[in-house]
Amino acid sequence: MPVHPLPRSLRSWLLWLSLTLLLVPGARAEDGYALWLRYPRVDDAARLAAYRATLAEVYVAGASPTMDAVRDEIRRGLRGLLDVEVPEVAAPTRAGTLLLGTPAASPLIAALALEDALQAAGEEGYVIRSVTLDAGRPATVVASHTDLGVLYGTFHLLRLLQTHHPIDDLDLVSAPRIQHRILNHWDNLDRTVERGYAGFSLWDWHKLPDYLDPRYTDYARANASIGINGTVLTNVNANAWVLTPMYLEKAAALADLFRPYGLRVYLTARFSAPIEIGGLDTADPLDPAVRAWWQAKVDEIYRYIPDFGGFLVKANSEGQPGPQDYGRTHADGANMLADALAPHGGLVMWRAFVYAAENPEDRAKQAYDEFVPLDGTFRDNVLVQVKNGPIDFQPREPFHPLFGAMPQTPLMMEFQITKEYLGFATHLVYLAPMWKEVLDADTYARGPGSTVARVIDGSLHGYDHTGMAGVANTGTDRNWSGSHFDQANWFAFGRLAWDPSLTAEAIADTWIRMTFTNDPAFVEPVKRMMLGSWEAAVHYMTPLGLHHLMGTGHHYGPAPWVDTLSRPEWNPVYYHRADSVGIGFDRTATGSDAVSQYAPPLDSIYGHLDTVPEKYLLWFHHVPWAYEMPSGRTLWDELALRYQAGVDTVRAMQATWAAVGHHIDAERFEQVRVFLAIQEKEARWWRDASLSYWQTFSRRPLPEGVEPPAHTLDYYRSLSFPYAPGHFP
Ligand code: GCW
Repeated sequence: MPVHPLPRSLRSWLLWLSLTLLLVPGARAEDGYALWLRYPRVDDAARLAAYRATLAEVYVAGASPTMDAVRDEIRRGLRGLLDVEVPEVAAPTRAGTLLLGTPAASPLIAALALEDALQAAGEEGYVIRSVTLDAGRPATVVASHTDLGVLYGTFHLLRLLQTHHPIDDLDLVSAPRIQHRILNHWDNLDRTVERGYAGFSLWDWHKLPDYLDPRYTDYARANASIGINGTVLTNVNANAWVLTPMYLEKAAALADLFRPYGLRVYLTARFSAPIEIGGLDTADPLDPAVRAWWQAKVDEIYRYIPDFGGFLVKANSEGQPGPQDYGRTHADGANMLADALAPHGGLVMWRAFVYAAENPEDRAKQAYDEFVPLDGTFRDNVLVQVKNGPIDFQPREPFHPLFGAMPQTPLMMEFQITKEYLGFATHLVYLAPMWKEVLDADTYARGPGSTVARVIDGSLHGYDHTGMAGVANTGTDRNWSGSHFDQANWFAFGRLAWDPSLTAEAIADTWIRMTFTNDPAFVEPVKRMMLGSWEAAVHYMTPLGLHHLMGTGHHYGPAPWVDTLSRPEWNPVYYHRADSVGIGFDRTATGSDAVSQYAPPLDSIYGHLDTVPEKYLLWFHHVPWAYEMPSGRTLWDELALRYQAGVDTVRAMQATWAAVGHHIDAERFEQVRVFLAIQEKEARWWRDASLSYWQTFSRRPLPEGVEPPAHTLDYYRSLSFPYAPGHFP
């Protein structure tokens, strides 16, 4: 018997790995750390030769920390993609110069007559153009009015190479449609992350400001590569400590690192901070001592962080303190902070995510009722930040009725990148289709064509400030987002904040090519898988407009039966209202009349059973089990088949992945494979637990084609997950 020093499983794994490395050209173990900025050698020989000829030397104009970042990135990118050392030159010497810079820093770039295009590009935008230099030599220029624009343009050029686009005849102008493109980290000072499924917080507060983890720079690079220009470091469930000098010094260290990448730092302001760290006995926004305290605090913050972005505030919501504790309005609170920030050019992002247990009104209506009367009363440097839907980041919601309803107050979008209600980090759910459904929705606020995108890009109401926030999904996991495919959601958020008119498909296409491979045999099926993934999750979790049916507290898995929580609107039964007659929340005129918060004709479209889109059916209507659906089936049968369709789609995703895996590295393939298996198991759990419970009301058999539940309802009800991630009671 030969003696093997390694266990058999490890031996066969190593054999498989070395075979993979031998057989798949370019395949190497990848852990996902590089995100979409991998820069592997271009594996198309003709393309590679063309790129090498077009980009034979690099000329970078100007010296600044941002231009150093440009230099670093182009060197890194070309070294990897072209697999040659492209020389940096002080002046063009031959055909094929890449020129990077501003006209102000370079007479050479100034001489290229780009002024009209640069004008169109604005402060952060850029021009990428194939040009001919004086000597008749072809060159490529990436130019902007600002160094930051040059950096954004550099990432765009690299993206073209990464996705194997021809680059010999370029004429591109790109400018962001939204000014403030911001990540919201729900990160706590103890490094836990509320609704974070990718490990602990990236911010190592204890070692800051001295130890600067190299990861902070890679974080800034990743954000700059997709145009994100702001980051709120701390949780909206805020801790006043972050406003103390010790923490301001730490935040300043991060701000210094992020600055060259155009990433501004913001903090969350706990409304009761004047009491908690200021020694006052009130936080009343109209009290002169409170106002003076905030003014001094803000002045102090700007001494640490001269380009501090401002505050994000969650007030009078889910137990957070706020102006209403003193009988004041949200506008009183926001305006007090805005007054303190205004001399420094800072912003207040005041969240509209408010609802109160004492308010008997339908939770979906409360934010609108609270904020619409305040329209026009906020200071110029306040944006009201509104979640995409009126409840809370559910798998699918109609757009929030505030969009379009506050013409005099800049409203910014809040999306959730982290998947609190969409299977955490294990389920493969590509979120761009969901965000696009919201952005493209027509509010009819000023007649047809008044899309949500036009509300938030400011073009509908002429807002002075525009913004889009995404609740971040990053953490200390090596792959940043907890899963490889969740990186796509970070990427898509940045791309859509830059240009909400991009399609989910185009974004997925680019991301797959950058993250995995350009091979169409991989790109096409994986893209189809991503594009169908959100709808699949909606089907196996909350089909036909159902919502808020997740387990209490942690939101992991189904618990539609919960009816014991102290606040009515925290119980799933509040939302589904299932009974022997039917299921769904009547939000028509006969019910809560939430439909009336939508502009005509939407109020009527949503308000009538024959016109409401099927996807929102049970959001707006209580519908009999026997109701005949457009398919000719009863509601009960249709509902059951939707759950099954969700499970079936996940199985199809597994098959797709198994068939294309050989195109990529074994390490990432394997993690995705296992995560899809988890997703399939949990999709069945959702289907079985939900249908068993609904069946106690409908008293109808499962239609043909729906697999019977594996366990009893009692079993599903008995499951408990006190330590599910992302939740810190
Ligand atoms: O979705 C809910 C979450 C809370 C979160 C809250 C909010 C930060 O369950 O964890 O708190 O929304 O958006 O404020």
